[in-house]
Amino acid sequence: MKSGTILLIGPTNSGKSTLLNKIIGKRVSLVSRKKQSTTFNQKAIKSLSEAEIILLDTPGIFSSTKKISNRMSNSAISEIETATIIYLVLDISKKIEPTLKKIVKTIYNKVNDQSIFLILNKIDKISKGNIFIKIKDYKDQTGLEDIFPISALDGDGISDLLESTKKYLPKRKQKYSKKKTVLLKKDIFYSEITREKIYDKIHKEIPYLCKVHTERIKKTKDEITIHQRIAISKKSHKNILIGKRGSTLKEIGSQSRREIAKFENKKINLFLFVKLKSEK
Ligand SMILES: Nc1nc2c(ncn2[C@@H]2O[C@H](COP(=O)(O)OP(=O)(O)OP(=O)(O)O)[C@@H](O)[C@H]2O)c(=O)[nH]1
Ligand SMILES: [Mg+2]
Repeated sequence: MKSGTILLIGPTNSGKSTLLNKIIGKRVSLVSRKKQSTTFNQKAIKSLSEAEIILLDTPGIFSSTKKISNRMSNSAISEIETATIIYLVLDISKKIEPTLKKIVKTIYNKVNDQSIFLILNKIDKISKGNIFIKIKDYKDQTGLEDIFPISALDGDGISDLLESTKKYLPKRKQKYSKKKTVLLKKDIFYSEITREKIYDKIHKEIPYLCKVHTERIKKTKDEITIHQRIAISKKSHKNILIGKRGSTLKEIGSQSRREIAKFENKKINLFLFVKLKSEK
């Protein structure tokens, strides 16, 4: 048996969470068109034949701040030591960032004997010829040898990536039960799903300003009842979130409920309450 932890890092919006979900085969991490959709380190487990990989998703490096050390979210960097392999995920359809060398260097300074895989994601967005050119460019720019062109969306290149990953994993006892896929507490996980639906539904900055709290989970044999509070800081946001006669909130609730039901394979009753932070 082999086992190891893979850390996913890279710029915001490069497709780290999409890749994690594709590997797991379930939506366990929040994905969004918007930047900075992942806000904390989400852990998930994939059982392969004779191997177990623990994947750790992290919030993206945001390119607007000045210092690299700030740009690499600290929590992501601090996890490097615990990883066996680091997946540095980049969007191949974008031009090579001048800061890339520095980013790679920062990672290099932190690694001991971990391997760095350069994952060039979103190959579905560019032509085959361009893929080869880009791979060469990235190789020259970073000096990295393990480069994987993939599409996290289509699943292209992922089996190759997993095969190579398996080779690098150390022989170790299995850490988790084969049934487990998420290592996150269920309340946070359910909150994340609702947060994702808010992101999909509401534009502007509001989704960044509200917080979803799962306050109660009641399980019976074939049903789960969940109560969630969405905390917001402005009264005007409350109206937008709730929508005309509650229509927006209703839609968010039913999408979230469906997503949780798909994951749990059970009937879900979901109750959402929108509260101003100042309200009790
Ligand atoms: N065309 C295409 N789009 C992709 C691919 N992978 C991800 N995307 C899209 O890119 C956007 C960002 O994906 P995420 O997985 O949320 O990116 P992330 O790196 O986790 O972003 P942060 O959590 O903000 O750091 C979403 O709209 C995805 O659907 C891909 O292989 N091809
Ligand atoms: Mg993400």
